[in-house]
Amino acid sequence: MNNFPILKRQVYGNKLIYLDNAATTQKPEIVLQAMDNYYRDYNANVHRGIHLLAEEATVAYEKVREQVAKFINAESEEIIFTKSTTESLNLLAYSLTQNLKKNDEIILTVMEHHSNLVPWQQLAKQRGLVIKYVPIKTNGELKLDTFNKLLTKKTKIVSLTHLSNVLGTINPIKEIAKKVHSFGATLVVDAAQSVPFMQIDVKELNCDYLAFSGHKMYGPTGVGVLYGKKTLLEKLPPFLYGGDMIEKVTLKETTFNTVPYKFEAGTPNIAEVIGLGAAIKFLQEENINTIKSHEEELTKYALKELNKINSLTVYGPQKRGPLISFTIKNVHPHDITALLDKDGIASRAGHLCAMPLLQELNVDGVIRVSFGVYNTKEEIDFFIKSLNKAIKVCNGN
Ligand code: C6P
Repeated sequence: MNNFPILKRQVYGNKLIYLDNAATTQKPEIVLQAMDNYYRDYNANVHRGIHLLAEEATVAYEKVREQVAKFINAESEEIIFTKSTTESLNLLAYSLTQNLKKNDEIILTVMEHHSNLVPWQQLAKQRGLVIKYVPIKTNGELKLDTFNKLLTKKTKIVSLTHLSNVLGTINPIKEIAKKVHSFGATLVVDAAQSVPFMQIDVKELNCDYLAFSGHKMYGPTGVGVLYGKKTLLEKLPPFLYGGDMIEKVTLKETTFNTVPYKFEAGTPNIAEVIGLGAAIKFLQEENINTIKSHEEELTKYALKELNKINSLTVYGPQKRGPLISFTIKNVHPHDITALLDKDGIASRAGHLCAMPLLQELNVDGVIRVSFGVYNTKEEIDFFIKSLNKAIKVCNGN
């Protein structure tokens, strides 16, 4: 794919094969240009000035809100710009727990990324809340029968990932939403890995909140999204305080702006939001369903090839998102990724910010390859060759 300038570069004299898309994706020309144009042509703060540049910047920024809303089938007022998935989830952990009582319960799963676990854990400690975790089956899917038993009238919040960044498991959000709502609880979805891969329709999923990051969907770092149902956002207390999120301030008290502005304190990451708009345009032009089929095919092919290697264990279910985590018997994951790197292949190794899940899997670290719109079968063939070579080196052959 030649609209990603970085893919032309060499790594140790080899063509770059970028298989670390779950960590962050590369950026197409259209995203780079959109951000460059903003700084070159109409750099100004948003929502404040009444000069032409400020007006142009505000229009561009707000247009992206509409784009994001359409992209996930929400309303514009339901889209809050944050820094990242992590910030969106911190916002929710803080604001949603403000009105909870001691011993109220939050349900998470053992497959959560630290950013959907640590914030809840910290707030639970501060407010005397109880966290319960949904376990997984040996194939990496959630034990939904246990989840049904954990759900009670004490459950106030259920927060889980849509697509696990380690196992690739795609959780059945629509089905979970029905159960969660039947107990009057709130459903939060971490969609960091699913938004770049599959069509997301928040109305169909019927989640209450959904969080994702721009940089995993071919957009820039430094911009994230928090979707929330408007009626719920209106009641939710703000997380950050300062300029732009206020209606009126006196020396004694402050009233807050309407949603979504109530949640966007201070100067936002304007260039990054504009870059996110270009990334959505890119995804729409490529067609998210075509991207999904392409990545599914690559994943299926890579799984088939990886399963031919005797000393290798793959984690997660057969039907999965576009990523594969695995270990090699008696070989440290970092040694493999370091050797792959020498062949120009970017992969990731370690705990992948999901330590509790790795403890469940009984491993200290895994090697992960994750696919994007620009990857090809030829790249996977090269990766498998390089991996076999690396295993031989690690085994002293
Ligand atoms: N996972 C990975 O290599 P941020 O860093 O805020 O953009 O995204 C956090 C996050 C939240 N949830 C899930 C499911 C994720 O995968 C991530 C980011 C990267 O797996 C970086 S650790």
